[in-house]
Amino acid sequence: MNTILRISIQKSGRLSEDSLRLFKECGIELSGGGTGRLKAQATNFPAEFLFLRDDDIAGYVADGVADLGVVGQNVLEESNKSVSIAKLLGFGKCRLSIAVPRSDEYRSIQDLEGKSIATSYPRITAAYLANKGVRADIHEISGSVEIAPSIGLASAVCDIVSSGSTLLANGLKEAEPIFYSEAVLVASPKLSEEKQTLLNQLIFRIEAVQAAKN
Ligand code: PRT
Ligand code: ZN
Repeated sequence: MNTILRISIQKSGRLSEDSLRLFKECGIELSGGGTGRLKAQATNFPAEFLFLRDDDIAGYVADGVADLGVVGQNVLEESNKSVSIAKLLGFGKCRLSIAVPRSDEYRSIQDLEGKSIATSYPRITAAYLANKGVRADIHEISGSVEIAPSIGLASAVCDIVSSGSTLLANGLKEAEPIFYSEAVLVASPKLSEEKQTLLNQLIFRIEAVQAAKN
């Protein structure tokens, strides 16, 4: 049996370039090329790559359709899929933060009691609020979360922040970070022994690449 690892990475988005670079730096070459492809074979390592929406990666890995995946911890945590984190990858760093209109006086998370919060991360947000004993109304929306306060949809948002310039441009200020994230390599919980051996080789290479950068 020729065992190969199926690795799912983001097709096009903030993690795509760094994910491809990671495998390249590990010495893994992909056949073919071009945009729009959904699959590629590695030419010098027993692996094939699937290019997916980031939201689908954890599910494919949890179901064993893919063996490995590269995904942000924010998306992974929100998805609640059972996969194991094989390696922190050090790129795609960001945080999920509560933000409020710049003119609001914000003292603590208790200020959100009874208020409405717009977010694409309802699970992480609800867990944080519950932990703090705050009852708020969570409005799940899938995009353009930052405009919710200005159109009267919600009094606060919980969204991904990196530089903070998007919040600023929408008249918001970061009130409280609730979750820190970076890209991670995730693995299916049911890898065969052969696949686990290949994963160990891959992790060894990733660690060598990371060590060379530090
Ligand atoms: O199409 P697909 O579903 O695959 O991609 P996507 O649009 O859902 O995700 P994408 O490509 O935007 O992000 C992929 C992952 O990158 C996220 O899940 C995070 O793990 C990570 N990441 C890192 C970020 C950011 N930094 C980031 N800044 N994801 C989103 N942002 C957004 C932020 O919400 C803001 O709207 O980028 C905007 C700019 O941020 P500021 O703070 O620098 O202004
Ligand atoms: Zn997505």
